[in-house]
Amino acid sequence: KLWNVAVVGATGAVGTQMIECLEERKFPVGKIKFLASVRSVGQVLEFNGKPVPVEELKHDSFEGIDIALFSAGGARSEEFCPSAAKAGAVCIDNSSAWRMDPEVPLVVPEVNPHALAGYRKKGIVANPNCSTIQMVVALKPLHDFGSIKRIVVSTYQAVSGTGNKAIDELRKQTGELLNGRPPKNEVYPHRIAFNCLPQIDSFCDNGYTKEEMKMVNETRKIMEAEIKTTATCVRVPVFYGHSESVNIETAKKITVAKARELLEDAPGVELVDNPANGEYPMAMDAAGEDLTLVGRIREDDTVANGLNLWVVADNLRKGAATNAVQIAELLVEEYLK
Ligand code: A2P
Ligand code: 11C
Repeated sequence: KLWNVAVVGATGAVGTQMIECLEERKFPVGKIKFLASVRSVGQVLEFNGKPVPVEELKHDSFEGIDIALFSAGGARSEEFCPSAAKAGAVCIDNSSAWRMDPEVPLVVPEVNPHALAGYRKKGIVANPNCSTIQMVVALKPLHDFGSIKRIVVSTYQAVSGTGNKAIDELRKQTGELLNGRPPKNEVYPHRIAFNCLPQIDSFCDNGYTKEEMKMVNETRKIMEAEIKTTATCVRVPVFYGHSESVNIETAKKITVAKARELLEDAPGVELVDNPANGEYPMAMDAAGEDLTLVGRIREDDTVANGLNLWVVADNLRKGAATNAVQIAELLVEEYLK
């Protein structure tokens, strides 16, 4: 059976990857529709070698669509997912708009595939934040074995997480600085080239950023456990691939050898942990890949049962597009049939 698919935000950084993932994974697509803002009308993209014109996103864009992949910002998701669902499409939404809604499942197929059943309530499935996805993929096998009580995570996030405009900003600022010209910043509050910004998204009243609170709250929802998470999220001058330093405390001890054994066979994970040979996960190796790379596994002997890990994934792929297409695959295999 073939499914009619709409990609909302088809011209964006994540939308472009969604289109590539549908092609690469040979998702059984019948009709495809590319939607974006009125600014992109006139652009013609390709799907499986055939031209597809970009159409303006409207409330009546979803007639006959089975699955709508949304990545056009939270405001668009909030406004248009209900119309898409009403027209009979299942929305897989990459924004933060619906993630914490108790009637919307928040799904990482390697971690909580059973939760997808909840899509029926609103016709919406939420794709988690990129930083959360890669962390829970790495932690789920450790949690199943040793029960994680607390997580301390610091992130090193690529500019592509902000979208195409931020990719341009890092590129331009790097050129300007190397050529002795004063760099301009429009997307970020400060210069990102040759700098690190300890702010991702806006600040909440508690002093944390929204990105940090997403990691706290989404982790609990996806892992279905009262895990205490504290996060510091930092934007770094990297184009593709988020890196994370993750410290965990578990109820049961997990030795380094056991952690390696658990991660070696874990779905969606590639163990890259051979420090003697200089082998560890790096953003440049994760870019363009779908697996979450895990390495630098060390016991944290400052607490009873502690482990340190370094976790890296392509934020546009496993952190966004690939996870969304995996959800679509699960949906058609298990539910829509
Ligand atoms: P457009 O290219 O027409 O602006 P990115 O994350 O790379 O910034 O991309 C954001 C995506 O969301 C783009 O595809 C963009 O389309 C789309 N988008 C932004 N604003 C709107 C809007 N008002 N209506 C529909 N799509 C939008
Ligand atoms: C970033 N994690 O890297 C963000 C992008 O909640 O989906 C995704 C924001 C979100 O900037």
